[in-house]
Amino acid sequence: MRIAVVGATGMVGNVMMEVLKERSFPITELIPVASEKSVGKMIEFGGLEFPVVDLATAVTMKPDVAIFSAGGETSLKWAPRFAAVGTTVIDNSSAWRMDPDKKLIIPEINGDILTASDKIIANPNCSTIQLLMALAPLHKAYGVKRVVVSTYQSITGTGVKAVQQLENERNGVSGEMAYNYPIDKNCIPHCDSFLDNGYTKEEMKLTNETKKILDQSISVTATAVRVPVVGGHSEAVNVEFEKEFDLADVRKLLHDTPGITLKDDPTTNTYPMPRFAESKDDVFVGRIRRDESQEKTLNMWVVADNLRKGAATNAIQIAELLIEKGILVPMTAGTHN
Ligand code: 11C
Repeated sequence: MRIAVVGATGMVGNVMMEVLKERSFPITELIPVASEKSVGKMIEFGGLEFPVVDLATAVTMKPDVAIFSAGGETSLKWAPRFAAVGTTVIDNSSAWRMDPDKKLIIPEINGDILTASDKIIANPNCSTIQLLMALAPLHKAYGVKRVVVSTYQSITGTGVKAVQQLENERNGVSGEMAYNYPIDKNCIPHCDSFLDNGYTKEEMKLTNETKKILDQSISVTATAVRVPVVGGHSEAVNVEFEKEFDLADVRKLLHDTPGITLKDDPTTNTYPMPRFAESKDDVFVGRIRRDESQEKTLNMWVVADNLRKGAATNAIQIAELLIEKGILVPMTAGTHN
C-alpha cells in the first residue's frame, strides 16, 4: 500500500507511524504530509527515509489510502480531492463524522457496514471510541437506555501546545498558553468550544456519535473535563439498561470482548489508570458496580490511550479491515522505493 499520513509531524501523526510499524502494515511507500514549514524534512520509517510533502503534491501522488489528522478544515477541503483521484480517506477530525453520507466506524462495533463506495470514512472522537468499546457488548446483552458520562481528558487531546503548556508550568517557565487557565494542579471543565445549549462540542460528540454508531435510541449526557494527565482519557460512566443484569456476567462479557482489558478487583486495588494505559491499544475497564440508587443501572470506569485506540490505532484498524475485505487494494502494482 502507498499510504499518506496527513499531519505526519503532529501528535497523532507520530503515534500513527509507531502503530503502522508495530502492526506491520503492508506499506510500499509512506507519504508524510505536513504544512509548508515541514516540507522537505525527512521522516524515517522502516529503515528508509521519506520526504515530507505538501497536500497538493500528495494528491498528485495518488496514494492508495490517506489517513488525516490535521484538523477539520484541512479535512473538509482536502479529503474530497484525495477521494477524487481514487484514494480512500480515513479522517480523524470531526469534519465528516455527522455527515449522513459518511460512515463513522469503530471496526469492532460497526466495521461490517463498510463497502467499496466509502471513499471518505470518519474516525470517531477519542472519548466516544473508548466509551463505545465498553458499551457495545453490554448494549447487545442488556440494551443501553441512558448514559451519564464524565470525562477526565488528557492534555495530549489538545495537542503539542498543551503538552508544552503543562511542561512550562511545571518548570516555572512562561510561554504560550493552549488553555485559558493554568492546567497544572487544575481541572478545566471545558474541552473544545462552547455551543448555544451550554454544552461543549466535545460533550455533544459523545451524545451524537454514540447515536450514530451504536443506536439512535440511546440518550447520552456528558461533562468533559481537561485534567493535567498525559497517558490517556478516563471516563466515569453511569449506564441505565433496559434489562436487568448480573455483575458477574457483565465482567465476563467485558473480559471476553476483544480490545477490552478488564482491570477490576477492589481487593487488590486493581482498576484502570491512564498512566498504565499509555502506549497500549486496548480499552481498560474497571470499578464495575451496581448503581444502588436506581434499578438496572451500572457504574464503571473506562480508560484508554486517546492517541492510540482513540485515534491512530482505530484509524489503522479501519484500513486493515478494508484490506481484509478486499475493498482497499493497491491502485498500481509497482512499488516506489
Ligand atoms: C480532546 N477529543 O481530547 C479531543 C481531541 O474531535 O477529533 C480530538 C478532537 C476531535 O480534546
